[in-house]
Amino acid sequence: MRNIENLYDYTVGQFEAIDHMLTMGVGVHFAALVFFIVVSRFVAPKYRVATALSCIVMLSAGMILFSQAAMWTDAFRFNGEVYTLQDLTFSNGYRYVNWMATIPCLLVQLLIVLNLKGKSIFSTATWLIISAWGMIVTGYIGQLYEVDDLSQLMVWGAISTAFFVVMNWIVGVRIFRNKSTMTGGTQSTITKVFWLMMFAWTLYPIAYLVPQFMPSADGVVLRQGLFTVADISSKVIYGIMITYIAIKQSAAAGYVPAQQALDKIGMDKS
Ligand code: RET
Repeated sequence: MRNIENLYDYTVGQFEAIDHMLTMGVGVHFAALVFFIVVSRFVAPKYRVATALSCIVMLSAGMILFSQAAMWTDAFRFNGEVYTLQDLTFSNGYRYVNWMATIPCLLVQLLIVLNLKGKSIFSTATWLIISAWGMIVTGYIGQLYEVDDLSQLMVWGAISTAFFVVMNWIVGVRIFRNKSTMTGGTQSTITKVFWLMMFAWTLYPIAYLVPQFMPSADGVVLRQGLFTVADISSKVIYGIMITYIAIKQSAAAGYVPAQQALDKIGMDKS
């Protein structure tokens, strides 16, 4: 019983709220997958990997959420009054493992639209991925203690946060340094992407801390809600903004399908 999700009984409302949020997450990520596949032809080849990475993230997140939803409904049974744990347990740990793959994709797609190339994209990506993996692995270890040792949860959480700060610092420096290379009027959009990241990514450590500040069935509902909002903002909305920037920069570089697409939706290409 690693996660506090397994400690409580849930009312029908609490149980269904979680089931529905996870299922909505599945639907949103798979719908967005179709969107990214369709619009990728408006993105110039030099930026297209950014959109392809969104496709990978959508598939990966959609599948993990599908399995979270199935695990949730398998772990509990309705006894006529409340939902109560059966012989299987629920775990959030799968999410952390999934981030090992999705976070590097999210970071690299950012570097692509920031026009980083060659050696500098490689070395920036390396440092970002090392700090992201450090953050995830230490956070994964910490969440194993959330039921029986909150002090371990806090210590590992603090170590993980140190990696998180380094990663955000590199992201911020890169965005604000490379902004001047960005074309097609996308400089203000990349600033919004930065703030979206700061907001959405911070929801994950808040979800991690729920066992500390709200160890109850309602806390579990809150945690799964935080995860849902964080997932949709940090992957789907973020991905749409990245692809929008990619299309605008493609048009500014003279890529005709991008210009036509922007004309159609009434956005000028400057
Ligand atoms: C942990 C542990 C506690 C401290 C911190 C954490 C940060 C997690 C983050 C996760 C981001 C996930 C994303 C997933 C996309 O697929 C590991 C919860 C700081 C920032 C963006």
